[in-house]
Amino acid sequence: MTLFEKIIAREIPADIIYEDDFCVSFRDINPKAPVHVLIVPKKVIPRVGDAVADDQATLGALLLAAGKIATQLGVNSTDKGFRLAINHGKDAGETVPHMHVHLLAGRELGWPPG
Ligand code: D5M
Repeated sequence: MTLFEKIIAREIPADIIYEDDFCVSFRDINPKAPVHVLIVPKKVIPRVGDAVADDQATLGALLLAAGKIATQLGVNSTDKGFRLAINHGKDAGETVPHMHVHLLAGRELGWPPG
């Protein structure tokens, strides 16, 4: 079981803020912005680059959930705003091989990312 499967199964505690049929969202344990949550599919896809056609609904659901979560957290506006990021592999800084979307907000985010 991946770390995030254990969180989804409530075997490891996390600050869960959203759940639907496809995903669970919780606050990142090591936040890089005032708002930093992870959006994690219930179906384990190790990395986004491993996704296949059957994963289309899951992948779409993650972005729809991101919008809802951003609204819930008060950052779904153009004056505030938020960033979504997915890390695939070593150069991108991936540490948990259970694909997830980072949602970051609450401060001005530099571009390009480091
Ligand atoms: O992101 C993996 C992220 O997962 C990283 O930002 C820390 C976070 N993390 C690790 N363990 C936990 C727990 N237990 N709760 C909440 N968040 C956690 P990556 O893109 O793979 O680098």
